[in-house]
Amino acid sequence: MGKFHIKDISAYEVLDSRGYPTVACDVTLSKGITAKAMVPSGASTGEREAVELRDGEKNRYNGKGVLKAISNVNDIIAPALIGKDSRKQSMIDEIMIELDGTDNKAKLGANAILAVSLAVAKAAAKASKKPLYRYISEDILQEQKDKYIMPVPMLNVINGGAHADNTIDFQEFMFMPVGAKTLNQACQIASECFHALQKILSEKKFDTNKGDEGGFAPRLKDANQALTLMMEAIKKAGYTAGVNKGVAIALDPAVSELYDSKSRTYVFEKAIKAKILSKEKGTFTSAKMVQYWEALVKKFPIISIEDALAEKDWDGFVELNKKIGKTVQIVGDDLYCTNPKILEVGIEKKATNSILIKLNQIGTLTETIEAIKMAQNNGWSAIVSHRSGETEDTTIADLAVALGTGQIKTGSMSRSERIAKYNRLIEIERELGDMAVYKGEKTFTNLGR
Ligand code: 2PG
Ligand code: MG
Repeated sequence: MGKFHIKDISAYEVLDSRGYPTVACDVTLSKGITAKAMVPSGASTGEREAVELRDGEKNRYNGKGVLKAISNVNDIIAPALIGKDSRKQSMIDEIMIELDGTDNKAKLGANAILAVSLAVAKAAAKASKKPLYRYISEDILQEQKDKYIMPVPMLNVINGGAHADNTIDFQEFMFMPVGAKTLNQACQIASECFHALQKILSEKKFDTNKGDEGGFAPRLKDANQALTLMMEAIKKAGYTAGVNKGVAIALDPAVSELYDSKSRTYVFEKAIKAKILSKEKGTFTSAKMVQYWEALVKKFPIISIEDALAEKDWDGFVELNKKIGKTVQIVGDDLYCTNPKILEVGIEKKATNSILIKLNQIGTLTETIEAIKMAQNNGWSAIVSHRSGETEDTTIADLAVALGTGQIKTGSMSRSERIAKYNRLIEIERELGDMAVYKGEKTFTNLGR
C-alpha cells in the first residue's frame, strides 16, 4: 500500500459552538498521516437539505446525540473505504453515496458522510505535502493557478431570527469590507466597525449580548433601525458606507422561517409578539415582500440579499431577481440547499443570480464542488458559508480560496469558531504572498456595480 491509502477511519462525538454533539472523524493513511474533520450544524435549515442524522433519544443530549451517525461511519463506511486511495475523492464520495442509497443521505446521515469526505481530502492533502486549498485546486480540480482569489468576507454583526432571542425577525445583517486591499485589511476594517457598533449600541442603551454567530442581538424595532446603526458604526470607525467603496452591507433575512405555506404570507412573528407590529401590518404577501426589498436597497448600500423570499416562493424570487437582480446579488440558500439538481432549476428559471454553499446541506466535497462550478459556469457567484452551529474546523476557508468564490460568509468578529476561519484566511494570504488577490469592489462587476 502506498502512502495515500486509507488505513483507518474512526468517528466520534464532539461538541459544536452551541454545545450540541456533532460528528468528528479521523482518517489515518498507511504511513501514519492522520487528519480530522468536524461537521457543522444549522438552525434555520432548508427543507431539502441532506439529512442530519440525530439519535432522537430524549434522555441523551435532548435527542441530539449523533451516535448512530458515528456507528454508520465506523461500521459501514470505514470497511468500504479502507485500502482505497485517498486522492480519489470523487470515487470515495461516490462509494458513500451508493452505500447510503437514498437521494438525501437519510440512511447513513449527511453528517456521517461529510465528516469522512472532508477528513479524506485533508489526509490526502497532508500526504501530498500541500495546504488544503492547493490540494483541492491542483489535485481535485486539476487547475494550476498563478493567482488565488481571497474572499471578501460577509460579517454577520447583528443577529436575529432563529439565531437570537430578540425582537428582530430577519436573521443576519452583515458588513462587507469591499474597499479593503487585502483580506488582512478587510479583517481590520471589519473589526473596527464591529467595535464601533458595540460602542454605539451601549451608548444608546441597547443590549450588546451576542447571538449564535457572534454578532450583537439587541432588541431593535426593525431592519431599518439595525441598518441605521450599522451605517453609524461604519462612519464612527472612519470608513465610507457604499456598495462599491468602503463597507457595503449584505443581508440574510432567512425568511423561509417566516413563511406560512397555507396562507402564502410572511409573518413577522417576533415583531408581532413584541407588539412592534400589529398582526395585520406584520403579515406580508410575496408581492409586498418584493416591494419591501426594492425600497430597502434604495435606502441603504445593500449589495447582497440571501433568502429574501421563502424556499417555496419560487415566483417571488423570479420577480425580485427581475426587479433588482441587475444591481443586487440575490442569493439562494434554503432555496437550493447546495444541491446541483435544484440549482439547475434555479438557473433555468433565473430565480436568483447567486448561490450560498454549505457543505453539510449536500454532504460530500464532490457534490459541493459540482454546485460551485455549475454556478460559476453560468455567470453566477457562489458564496461559501459556515453554519450557525460551528466548530474549530476551518475547511471552508480553504474551499473558498481553492474555488476562487471571491466571497465567504463566516460570522462576526467574535467567537473563536468564527474567528478560526478568518485566522485561517489570514494565514493563507500570508503564505500566498504575491499570489493572493483580494478583489474587493471588483467582486461585483458582474452586477454592473
Ligand atoms: C444561514 C445559516 C448560516 P443556519 O441561514 O445562512 O448563517 O444559518 O446555519 O442556521 O442555517
Ligand atoms: Mg441563509
